[in-house]
Amino acid sequence: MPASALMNVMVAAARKAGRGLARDFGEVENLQVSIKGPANFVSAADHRAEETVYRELAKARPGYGFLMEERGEVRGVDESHRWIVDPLDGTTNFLHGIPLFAVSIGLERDGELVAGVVYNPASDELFMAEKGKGCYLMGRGPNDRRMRVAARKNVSEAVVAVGIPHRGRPGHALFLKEAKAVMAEVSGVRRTGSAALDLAWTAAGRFDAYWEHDIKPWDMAAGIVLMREAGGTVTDLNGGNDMIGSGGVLTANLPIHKGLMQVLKGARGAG
Ligand code: LIP
Repeated sequence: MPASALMNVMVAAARKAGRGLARDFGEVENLQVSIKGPANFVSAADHRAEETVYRELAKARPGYGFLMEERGEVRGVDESHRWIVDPLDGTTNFLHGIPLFAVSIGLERDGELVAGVVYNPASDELFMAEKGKGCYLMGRGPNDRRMRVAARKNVSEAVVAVGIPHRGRPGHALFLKEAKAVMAEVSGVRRTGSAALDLAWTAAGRFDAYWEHDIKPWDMAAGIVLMREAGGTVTDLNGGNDMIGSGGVLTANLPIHKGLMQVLKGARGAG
């Protein structure tokens, strides 16, 4: 990817927080067998990662605002820029020693998402995109790889990722209806437990589509930029542009997006 100063800043912050998370993840794997379990340790790891991202980004771009999972909204003197950050997306996976979690950093300029980095420290895969510059994967190999969404056009061939509402949250009945309808039409359904990785993997063509209700701005901000720059379509679950406000996302290439939107709307309509 043509390196820009902005990307360098975002990548450095994600990698630095990721190094800490990778160390802590090793510890979490050991703690699985303890009676107390790793819950407190994991929330401390989450806070440490957020602190690192906050410090690095604030140092590199003083004045930008923040929207972060733990800190919430931090207004900056520069009103046109805002970082949207999840320092540890996929917390439940992390807690259970499942290596599917990510640092997610998005940047909004004048209300528009313009850059995103999603980094999985466990696999050392870093997905990055800047508006108008394409989407790239920096993996273990020496070269960046340009990412594009999968080219499959038929819903029947699609492998589709989804998020399932946690116990105690609303939306289970709706999820079951939608999942039933989607499973009847597609080739397979997957649940990774990290919205940021679902979006990144869809951008990389591993999944053909992803949908979820009720996720937070920091779960999706970076991934939305990845998807758009990989040639994908991203909308809310009514086909509009209010992903951040509504918490709902459906993303895929255009034909699969169209097909799945119909299936999902049909499922909601069917009593
Ligand atoms: C998680 C999301 C996931 C969703 C979970 C949770 P967290 O974020 O990435 O897709 O299904 O409910 O919101 O809490 O791990 O940062």
